[in-house]
Formats: sequence, C-alpha cells, structure tokens
Amino acid sequence: MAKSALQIARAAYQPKLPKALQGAVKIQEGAATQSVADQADIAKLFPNTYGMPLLTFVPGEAKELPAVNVGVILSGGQAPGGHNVIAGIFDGIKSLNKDSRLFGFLMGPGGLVDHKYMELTADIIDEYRNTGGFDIIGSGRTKLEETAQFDKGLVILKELGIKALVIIGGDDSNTNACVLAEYYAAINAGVQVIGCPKTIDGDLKNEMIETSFGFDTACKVYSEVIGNIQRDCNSARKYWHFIKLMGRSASHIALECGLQTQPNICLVSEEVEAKQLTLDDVVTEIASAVAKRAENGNNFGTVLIPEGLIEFIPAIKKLIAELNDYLAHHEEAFKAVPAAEQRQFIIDNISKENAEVYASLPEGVARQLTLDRDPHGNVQVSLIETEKLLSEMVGKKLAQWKAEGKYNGKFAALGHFFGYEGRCAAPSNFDADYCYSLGYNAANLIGAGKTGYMSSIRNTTAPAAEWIAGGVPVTMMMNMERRHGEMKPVIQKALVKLDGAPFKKLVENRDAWAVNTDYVYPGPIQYFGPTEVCDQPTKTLQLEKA
Ligand code: FBP
Repeated sequence: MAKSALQIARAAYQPKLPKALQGAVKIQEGAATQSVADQADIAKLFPNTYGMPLLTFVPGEAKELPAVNVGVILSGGQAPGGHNVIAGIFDGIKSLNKDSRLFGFLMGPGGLVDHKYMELTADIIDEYRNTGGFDIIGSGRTKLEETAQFDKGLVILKELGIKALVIIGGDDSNTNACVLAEYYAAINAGVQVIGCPKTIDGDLKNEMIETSFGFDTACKVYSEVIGNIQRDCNSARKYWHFIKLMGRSASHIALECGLQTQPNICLVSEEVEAKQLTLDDVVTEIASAVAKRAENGNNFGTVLIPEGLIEFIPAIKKLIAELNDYLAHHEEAFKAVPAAEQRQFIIDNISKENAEVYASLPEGVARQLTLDRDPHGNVQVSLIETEKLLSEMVGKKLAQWKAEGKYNGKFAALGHFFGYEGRCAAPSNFDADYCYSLGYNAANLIGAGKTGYMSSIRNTTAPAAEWIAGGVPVTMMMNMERRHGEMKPVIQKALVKLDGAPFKKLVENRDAWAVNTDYVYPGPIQYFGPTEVCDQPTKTLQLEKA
C-alpha cells in the first residue's frame, strides 16, 4: 500500500495513556448508580445491569490473567480515531495475557449477525495505528435490537470462543450494546459487552463521558477549511459563504467551529427551537447582518449552519412530521405521480397549515423533503441543502429591502457542506490519545470481568497522564423516550445547552462578530510541534471544564 510521508511518520506515534493504565490496574468501586431519569422503569428493564457502581482504575499489582478472545464492532458513521480504539483494545488485551486474540466483525453490527469477521493480528493492527477511517473492518448502521439477532450473534461468539464484545458507537449503538449486555447476562451466555463513545456529532456526553471521540478532529478539519474560506472572502470581498456543518440534530460542531473561527453568523438549532423562531426570523437575522456589513462597504461574510437546523424550526418540524407520516402510508401513490406534479400532490394531501409552509419553500428544498427516507422513515437531514435554502431566501429578502430603499449593497452567495471531509481525517493528538486510552481501558474492563459498562476517560483537558480511566454503567445514562410510538430505554442525547459555557461564549461575542471582520484562521491540524499547537482540546471542552 502506497503511503504519504506524513502517514509513515505518524505510524510511529505512540499514543499517550493515563498513568493508571500504564501498568497493572486495580479497581476502585464508587457508590451504586441510578439512571438519570425514570429509575423504576430502567431498573425493571435491566435487572442484571442496573445500579452497578462507577469504576475507576488506579495502579495495582501485576497479575497474570487468562487469555481472552475479544470481538469488536464499529457502528454507525465514521469518526477519526476508531482505529486507535481498536489498537488500544489489542494492546490492552495482550498486556493482560499475550495469548489473547481480537476478532473484528465486518461492516458494522451486521457482521456479528451474519457471521462475517476477521482476526485482527499484530501486523494488521500496526498498519492502522494513528490513521483515520474505519476501513480496518468497515462500519455499518444495522441496529442490534432483536433477540433473534442476539442469538445468531451468540452462535459465532461461541464458535470463536469470544468472551467479550466491544461496541464502538453513538448513543443508539451504546443503548443497544447495553440491551445486549443485559440479554447475555440474563441467559448466562458468558459474554461481556462494553461500549465506547464515538461520534463526530459530539452529542454523546454527560458528567462521566466528557466527549465522544472524533469530535475534536472533525471540528479542527472543518475549522481549518472555514478559516481558509474566511481568508479568501476577506481577500476578494465579494461573496457571502453559507456553510452547512454535519452534526445531525445537535449543533455542537457548528458551535465549536464558530468558537474556533469567529464567523459573522453561527446559527444554533437548539436556540432557534427554544425561541420558537420561524424560517423568516432566521432569514431576517442573516439579512440584517448582511445589510449592516454592506453599510460599512463589506459585501462579504460567513454563515455557519448546523445540519439539523431545519428540523428545529417549529413550523418545519410539524411539516416534516406530517410528511414522514403521510409518505409512510402513501409512498406508492406519491411515487406514481409524475415528478412535475408531485409538489402540488403533496399540497393537496396534507393539512392546510403544513401545505402553506410547504408551498413557501423553494422548489429544490420542497423536493428534498419528499425524497427517500432513512431506515426509520425519517427525512435524511444531511441531504437537505439548508445552505441553499437560506442563501436563496436571504437573497430574496435583500432584493425586497433594496426595492424599499432599505439596503444598497451587493449580495452574491456560495454554498458549502462540510461533513464527510472530516469524518475520516487522521486523528489529532487528542483523538489519537483519547481513542487509544478508551480502547486500552475497555480491555481492562474486560479483564475485570465487567459488562454493561461504557469505557470512560475523564479529566481530558489535563495532560493525558492525568486522565482518569474507568467505567460507567450504561444504564446510568438512560431515560425513557418515545421512539416509533413506544416508550424505550435510551441514552439521553446531549444537545447544545443554552445555559452552557460554550453557547454563552458565542452569545457574548456574536454581535461584534456579525458586524466586524474578526475572523480567526486555525490552520491545519498539527501532529508534530509545540504542545500549544498540537495538543489543544476543543474550545467546547475547555469552556465546559473551566
Ligand atoms: P453517527 O451518529 O453514527 O456517529 O453519524 C454521524 C453522522 O456523520 C451525522 O453527522 C450525519 O448526519 C450522518 O452521520 C450521515 O450519515 P451517513 O454516514 O449514513 O451518510
């Protein structure tokens, strides 16, 4: 395989571990835990894995443990550092006993159910250390939910002598990992299940999980490119750039990139929802900043837009809910209508209130709202071109203001969407260290015989040696939520907190950033060099931990 000079140099990087994991460990057990809400319901659903104590590893006496065979699964969207989690698991189980073996299930949880796997040996692991991507075994979005899947999975686990499974995934995958842990415990299957917090979206976090891996690197990659765009627009002074950023529902990525680059506008979906803003309110806010800057002769600027924005605008949320429902029941009838008449067909068949909102949307966006659904019947938000929707609507508003003599600038807009560009980047030092530690820590949880735990590494704004390693019972993070009409136990998704320090920092500064040109240019991730350049955690983490 051909390799770049950076890849070759980076392969030799030795990720840092918390002090407690640098040798043999001993467990310190905390008090029994409770779920964040709905304690009675969750306790009833998880009789074997509820209420377990928090665990912290501290240095202990070396002792020989039996060799263990472990399985690993990458679940959901890619996030930088996944390969280091796997390398950490590998090195961790080898440190427990050199005859331990690691098996990777291929292309996500489906690999377990369909018995597709490969053994991950030292030479394979070495090829992937400190690299981005999930290509070592591939990832997928099959959901592990049904008992039949668990039973099928158990057949291959038994065949390979696997005693522990590590599931690397987001909130849903870790919820399912816990359901699996509970099931295997209930039937005495002899298989432990451990979760690891992954997602660039940054929405799997709480008191015990400070951040999900991949968020750091992805935000740094997007911020580099946003910075470059800002320098370009500050040079040519003729474009407004509308930049949509991935992140599904949560706006953590947009907010972090906003704090890193100081754009003119950084929208936060959670605020739009809390203030019950309409699409027109959002458009007016942007258009006002454009007009204000035009008064100073600055016909250029940048707007950051979180991917999920459109779903958080109450009127559009209602429209999407009705469309999801309507199309779930009438998809064939809809598809039978000629493309040119589909818009009218929708208008004629949904409620008057929603039909009005639908009719007001630009053609392209209206069409996107009726396109293929995800496996759960929901609109795929990453396919909706919100950046175009907003720039078109701002353009229209400005034209109207011009006609009324309220605005006299020039407005030319360009749209961008950054998402896939950052998901497989080579992990930053933070993610390389954090991921390796998460994996190594997971191996120690396995060595300690634990199940139903998520690997937890805390104190992450301190140098890696001072990080705190341990385990959090997954049930502790759960509450009951309505999903597809049924109440289900799920890990609470962490959206942007409007009373949290990162959002407050934006609010303190955004009026100035809107009018001035206060851009910051973070530049590319640095892997070698002074620590203040290479090892900074995200602004979000720094502000949350301050
Ligand atoms: P996960 O939640 O699985 O980590 O995925 C994150 C994400 O990158 C979202 O930001 C985005 O909306 C989605 O995946 C895109 O999905 P896909 O990879 O299927 O196109």
